[in-house]
Amino acid sequence: MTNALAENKKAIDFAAIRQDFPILHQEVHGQPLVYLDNAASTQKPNLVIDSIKHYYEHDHSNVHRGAHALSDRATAKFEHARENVQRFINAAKREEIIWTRGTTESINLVANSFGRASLTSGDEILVSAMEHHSNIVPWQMVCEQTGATLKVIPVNECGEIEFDQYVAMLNEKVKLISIGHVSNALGSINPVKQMIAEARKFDIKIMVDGAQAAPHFDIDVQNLDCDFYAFSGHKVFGPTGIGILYGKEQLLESMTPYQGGGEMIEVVSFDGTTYNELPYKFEAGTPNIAGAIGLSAAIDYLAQFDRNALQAYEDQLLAFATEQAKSVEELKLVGTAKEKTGVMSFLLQGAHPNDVGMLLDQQGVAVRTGHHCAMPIMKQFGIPGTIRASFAFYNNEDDVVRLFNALNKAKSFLL
Ligand code: 7TS
Repeated sequence: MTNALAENKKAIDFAAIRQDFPILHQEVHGQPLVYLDNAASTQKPNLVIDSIKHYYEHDHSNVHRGAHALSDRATAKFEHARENVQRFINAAKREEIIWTRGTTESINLVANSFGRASLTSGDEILVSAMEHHSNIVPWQMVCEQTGATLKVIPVNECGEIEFDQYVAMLNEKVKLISIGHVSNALGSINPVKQMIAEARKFDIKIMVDGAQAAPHFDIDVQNLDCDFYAFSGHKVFGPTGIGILYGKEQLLESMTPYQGGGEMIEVVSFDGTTYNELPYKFEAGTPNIAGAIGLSAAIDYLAQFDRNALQAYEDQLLAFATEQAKSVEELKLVGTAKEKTGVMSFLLQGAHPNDVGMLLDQQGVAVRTGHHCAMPIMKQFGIPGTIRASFAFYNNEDDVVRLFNALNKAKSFLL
């Protein structure tokens, strides 16, 4: 064990943390599970599982409309969850927190509500070359609808934003930039704060896709000064089907909703309808109440720990894995940015990633293989995909050792 890893372990009991996650304690194909697919979705602590069970056993009803105790209780928990998210990302107001199904829906909301209304032919939207498809396709769709043009911020061979080229792309035509905080395919941490500071020199709105950042470090939307921020509950140890769109109040006020229905209205008549106030005007229909409560419990779970210490531990684990990678001659790392977190993407030269993934699975090691919904960056690197091991704070050195033992065995079959 590295010294740094041992020291950090004294402060937080990482073995006890593992006990909080029941799913980790099982065998897969006759081997103890090693779960290294955290970038796809993280596992849930008992606190989250119990909060959802408790809600359905005691408090469930529809929110904001009941004239009875259960509905009042459900509403109180649902709105408390919103305030918990507000604190989690340090938003100035609860009205700035919109519930969505996840990052994908949050980006689509901005593309449809903000993009469609404010973009026109000749305007430009910027995304980087390493974005997840959900931060590419909604912008392509809005460009088709408005005549705006999507431009791509270049990324170097290590997986880092070409900052000077980014700055050179900024001008009055650029109306919106949408940038991943952390790349899911490569693990690169993008310099979003500096990018936002540059964008502020022009009247450009900035959206940050925080799907892979919120699981690893504290987010402070006021400090970043972003206009929009999105993340998914299921990647921060909460449930699936729930996510967040943060938006600056003034901007959200100026936008019209793109989904109509119950909850988002004030008065409906056939002569015309008026919309509800923030945040409800963007929340048409019955929301995912249990999901919001579960996400709030995940935030409470994380609040027990010094998140800097959790991140330091994860970084040491990633460094340990990256060091081990040097011992496998055929292993080629994909994504070697100086600032990285949570992800080791690699190839085993001479073997297809899918075959490697299958052989790892047979040994109880769960990774993801393929293009990771980031086909453009794979194309730039001239590869069909990678093998991706992605870490959370409940992983440990044994998991890394098991990964490399399994890899060496896979190698003996395939090469
Ligand atoms: N943005 C990034 C950077 C992501 O990593 C993902 C999901 C999304 C957006 C979409 O999130 P969703 O919760 O709305 O689906 N990334 C992955 C992944 O890397 N493997 O599976 C899903």
